[in-house]
Amino acid sequence: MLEADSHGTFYYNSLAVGGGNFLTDVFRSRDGGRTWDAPVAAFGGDKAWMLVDKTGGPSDGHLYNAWSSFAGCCGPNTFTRSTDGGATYETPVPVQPIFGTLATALDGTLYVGGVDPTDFTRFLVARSTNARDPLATPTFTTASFPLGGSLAFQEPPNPGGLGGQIHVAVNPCNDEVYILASLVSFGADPLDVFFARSSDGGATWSPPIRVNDDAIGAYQWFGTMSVAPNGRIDVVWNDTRNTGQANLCELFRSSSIDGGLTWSPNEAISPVWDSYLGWPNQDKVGDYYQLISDQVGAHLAWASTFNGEQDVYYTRIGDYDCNGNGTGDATDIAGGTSLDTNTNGIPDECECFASRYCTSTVNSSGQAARIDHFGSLSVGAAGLTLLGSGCPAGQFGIFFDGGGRDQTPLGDGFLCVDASSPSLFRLPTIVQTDGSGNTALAIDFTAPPVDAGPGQITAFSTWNFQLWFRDPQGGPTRTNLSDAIELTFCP
Ligand SMILES: [Ca+2]
Ligand SMILES: [Ca+2]
Ligand SMILES: [Ca+2]
Ligand SMILES: [Ca+2]
Repeated sequence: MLEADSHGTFYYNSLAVGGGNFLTDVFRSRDGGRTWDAPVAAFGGDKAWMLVDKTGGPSDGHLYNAWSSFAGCCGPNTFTRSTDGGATYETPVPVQPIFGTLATALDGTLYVGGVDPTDFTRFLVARSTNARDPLATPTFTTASFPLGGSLAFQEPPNPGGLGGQIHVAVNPCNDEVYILASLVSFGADPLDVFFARSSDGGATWSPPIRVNDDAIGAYQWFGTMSVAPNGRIDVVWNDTRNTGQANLCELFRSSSIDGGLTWSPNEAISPVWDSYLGWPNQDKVGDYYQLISDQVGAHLAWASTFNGEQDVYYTRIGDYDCNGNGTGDATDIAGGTSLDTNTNGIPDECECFASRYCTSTVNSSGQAARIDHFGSLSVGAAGLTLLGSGCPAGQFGIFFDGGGRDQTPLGDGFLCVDASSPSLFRLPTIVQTDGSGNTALAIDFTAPPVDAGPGQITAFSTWNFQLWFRDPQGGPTRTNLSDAIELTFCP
């Protein structure tokens, strides 16, 4: 599964190649997924789930991994933590629930949801208040409660697997803890989605609430839950109510804005698909979906068979909210809150972004020079400054840009901008580094490029920037360069 920390570092938790016994590796990417570090062994086991603490507090960036005691590295010790950004993982410690997810409260309190490995009618939420403390060995207090049925395993829609993972989530508005799972009902129904709420940190739990609103008889499997920053609870599942066949389902959704007391009318949001198609090596779709909610909708990663065999799909549920103001893009554009001058349905202010890339070599300052930007990427706002740092002191340099990426030797460093797409363009002002090796250049968006060609920076264009500088005490060519930054501009 894929996770990200609050600074945009990605973590990918995968079964280890040749590791056996469901051991997992975690890969890290610090450049938006373009490149990935070497795998780091992270213990692990079957049905692994991973969470990165994004609370913004002292435990921000902790990685928490849990898995099933039925198959894994370490028997009942099914929880590990990394407090160093995924460089190392601690010796696993015990946590009782299996087949569940993890969640953090705003204060870094950690919850692990799941079921008792010895009793699939006994649901568990384990709570740790010291997992956030990097000096403590995480310990858990575990509550158990019924949830309206037993965990679905080897049921007709997914005969070789689970009916879904058990999802735990914390409402960031009030610290309520929620649990949700697809269960074989204690009543007459073969499979329903059940929900329960705790208002006391997971110690006691409400009676179960049935989320699907159909008559009895259909299968609701792979129930998956997420809570939005505004407290809205989103749930999706696969549902056979409209087909009457266990293997033919549609993806359904429902939401609650009152802590799960009431749920919106259930809504089908996918075509019918066949869960019996393309089983790779077990008779199942495995093993879970992941849903991440924001103010106006949710991102869903899920498995389906629309191509006649199993694939991983991404579905956006609801509108996007690219500017994070709590209003959907379409509403922002229709109401004039956002402009859309290029009429592509994306608010213009969301179409600018920055991405650093490339590698610079150590120069005579003892550092590798770096380029950054400060201020707005809006051409109209005209408030953008390029920054250079880590350069030799008191030397002159030139910022330049071009249309593509590259990394080829130049001077004593690397040219990171593709000189052939279509050319390199020098920015008009020659800069000088100060006594600390720093320099800055305010961008004049109205100035024509120094070099001939289509070098003008305009809204919705993308340019790659780099700093070339003199380095008389450096290597043989006495010149070097920074790393690079790709900037896309908005109006
Ligand atoms: Ca049902
Ligand atoms: Ca496939
Ligand atoms: Ca918005
Ligand atoms: Ca636009």
